[in-house]
Amino acid sequence: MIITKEQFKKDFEKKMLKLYAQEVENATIQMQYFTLGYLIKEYISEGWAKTTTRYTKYGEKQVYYFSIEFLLGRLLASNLLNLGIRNTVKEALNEMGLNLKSIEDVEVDPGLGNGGLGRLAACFMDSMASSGIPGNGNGIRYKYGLFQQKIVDGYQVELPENWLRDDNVWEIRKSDKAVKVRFYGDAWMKPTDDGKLIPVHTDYQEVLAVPYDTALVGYENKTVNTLRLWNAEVPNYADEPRGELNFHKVLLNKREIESISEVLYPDDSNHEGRVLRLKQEYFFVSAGLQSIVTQHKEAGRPLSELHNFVAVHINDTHPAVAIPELMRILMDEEGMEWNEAWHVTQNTMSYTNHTIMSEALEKWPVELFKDLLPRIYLIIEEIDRRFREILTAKFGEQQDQVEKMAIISGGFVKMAHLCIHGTHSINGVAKLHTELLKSQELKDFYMLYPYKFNNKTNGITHRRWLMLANPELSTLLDDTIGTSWRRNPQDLKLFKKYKRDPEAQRKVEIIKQHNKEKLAEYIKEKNDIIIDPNSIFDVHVKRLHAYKRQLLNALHILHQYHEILENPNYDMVPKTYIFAAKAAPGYYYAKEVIKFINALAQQINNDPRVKGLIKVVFLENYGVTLAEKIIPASEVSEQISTTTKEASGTSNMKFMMNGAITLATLDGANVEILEEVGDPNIVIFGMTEKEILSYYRNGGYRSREIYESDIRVKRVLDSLVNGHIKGIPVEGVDIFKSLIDYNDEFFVLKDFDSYVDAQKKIDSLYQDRFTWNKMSIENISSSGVFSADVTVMQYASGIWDTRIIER
Ligand code: GL9
Repeated sequence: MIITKEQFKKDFEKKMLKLYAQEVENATIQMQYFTLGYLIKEYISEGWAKTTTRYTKYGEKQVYYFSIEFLLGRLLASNLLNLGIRNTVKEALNEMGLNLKSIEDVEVDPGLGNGGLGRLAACFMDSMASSGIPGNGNGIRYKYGLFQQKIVDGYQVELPENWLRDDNVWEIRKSDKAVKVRFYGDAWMKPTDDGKLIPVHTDYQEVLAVPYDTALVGYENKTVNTLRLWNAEVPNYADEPRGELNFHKVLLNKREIESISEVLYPDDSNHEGRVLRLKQEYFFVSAGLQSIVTQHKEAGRPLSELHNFVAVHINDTHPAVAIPELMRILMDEEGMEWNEAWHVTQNTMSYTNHTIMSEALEKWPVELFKDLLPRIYLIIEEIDRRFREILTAKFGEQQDQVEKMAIISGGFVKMAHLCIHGTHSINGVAKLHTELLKSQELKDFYMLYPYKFNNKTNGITHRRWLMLANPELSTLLDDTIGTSWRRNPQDLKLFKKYKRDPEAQRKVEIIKQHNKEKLAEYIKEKNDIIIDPNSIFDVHVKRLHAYKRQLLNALHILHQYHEILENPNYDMVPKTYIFAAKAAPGYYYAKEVIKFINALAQQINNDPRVKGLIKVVFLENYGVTLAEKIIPASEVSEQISTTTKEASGTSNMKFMMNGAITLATLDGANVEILEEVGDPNIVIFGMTEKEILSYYRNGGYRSREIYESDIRVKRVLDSLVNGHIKGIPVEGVDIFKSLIDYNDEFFVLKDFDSYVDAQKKIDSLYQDRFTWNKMSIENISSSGVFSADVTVMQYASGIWDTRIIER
């Protein structure tokens, strides 16, 4: 949009008066934020309404991205950027004596996701809007987002994240679009006089799903898409038959219902299997599908053609009940017969798998499922019965093969199997991951449905992760290669020809230095640790998980500490190791690793013998906002998961886009980063996929042998248990045991030697400034292919069959 500074100032003053009866000069920073937020929402609203009308009028095929998590991050800055008015607003505010940055800092970061999966959904929303793809999000409006993490005495403490305490300026409650979702009760097929069977569902509990819509503004185009998040509420009791009301019961019922959208499950890659979780899943799925079908009908279109107008994407198995729920709506409510409903459903739905970790694969005990969703269960039973016929036709006598692939089997409903059978497309999130799905985890299904499998490597939005997070680098890019990369991130490759240019190199280095200084100030303020902005910033930020191997990094730091203590003349490039990570509250081992890292930090940072050669920092409460501060200041990006375990990773892409060098195993999208930047511009270590798979097939390796033969490993592990590292009497022993007695499931010790070498290589590369800066430029300029704009276009053409309306 176009607006002058003068017009903006007038609007702002007027808005402030209206909201607070205040003059701008007397407004608190909170008032400034809410005034600006509401004003920007008004600016967005015209384009939003127009986009919605355009979609309905022209019947363009709509994508609905169903996801139990959307990790959006703050929206003020990104909305201003995408509207194309950030500079105007910044200058106008300045002239009024206000500071945009401070205002932006008032916004709470809505943490409605755990990590990569939820953040991917948010990047896709931004990219769909910016690419003019008619894409909508569908999810849950959690009252409490992912917990706030405090570190107390080195331990993680979790506090509730009440992000809605103050107003959320971006959402619009749409009470008129509320729908009802049914749980519990009895369901059966009742014979009619003319010999048919009709479904009956009685004695159910009804929950009101009320949508809250948030605008998703496209980058300087005319598209504003919608993220619809559902809130669980009690239906109007005035509608209930008299006599059934009892005040106490009503209150209990209210609590139970409202708990559905109360809090995000804080578990990363782990299936909890609790009723409330399945309730959440069915709740947002049923509400979303009801509203989609209603809109489709209101537009006067036949339901037999739903799949020509609508694509529903199932983000991981969490929304898998969308398959039987759409069947239910089409059959029970719209009178369609099975075969046609199945055709429409399969062609409407597509599914992404995000992990091969077996503990993440959702399966629900039949009894629990049947009790909560009796009608849906009946439908799944019938889907399973028909699927078993297909399997039997194929495998004949091999009943065990049928049983293995069935949807209901061994007392469980298997959601991944349901997704594979009930959709027309299954994709993995990086080449290696997709290959592993086809050759290992989902091999049987790949044999059955080879044409359904495809790869869509993840991506990130360069608007948030480069334009907003790293304004200085963005300006440098504008000045050297022009501004086309802003619209078309693949043009970042134009920067490649500057890799040897001394001037460009110097500027890239200065910008990194500025970002490092800012982060150093933040660390001083938050952790009261003084770090050297000239040291290497080596950064490991992501969820804490054994397979992500924060422990390998920490053990290597401990190894370096030993080297320094043993050799007073030890020389190295000073290094600052920065960690940030939340552990799932029930993941005891991950929390022990957090304590270990903090104990290490405490000891090393305060040991004068270290002479400041190493500093260790653990920043609390990792999330989108903190990532925006850390990533532009990073020089080494730790992507060191056990090969085969990290489906893709996405922070790896954000780091490279900001000029960090990746220190990586050949896992997930790291493999493709290597392909893009080339071997000299990344540091690879560790076992290959083949080696790992062969060890797993043969029941692991003998970690004790390494402990006994490698004196560095022995020295490190012994200091965990002999009191040398203070403050971890229990944690040290547990970690020791996990590596030795429990045989080191994630090959930490097996990869130790190769990691030590890789770290040495980093140090020597860093000392050669020309080489390092060249590598950095190579990384920045190769990062364009990892733009989510590219990824969503591939989804649009390869899976959803949607067109682009406007750019
Ligand atoms: C994940 C994978 O572990 C990541 O490797 C991948 O990049 C993302 C997005 O595809 O999905 N799968 C998964 O369950 N999580 C991932 O990050 N976990 C969370 O999002 C918490």
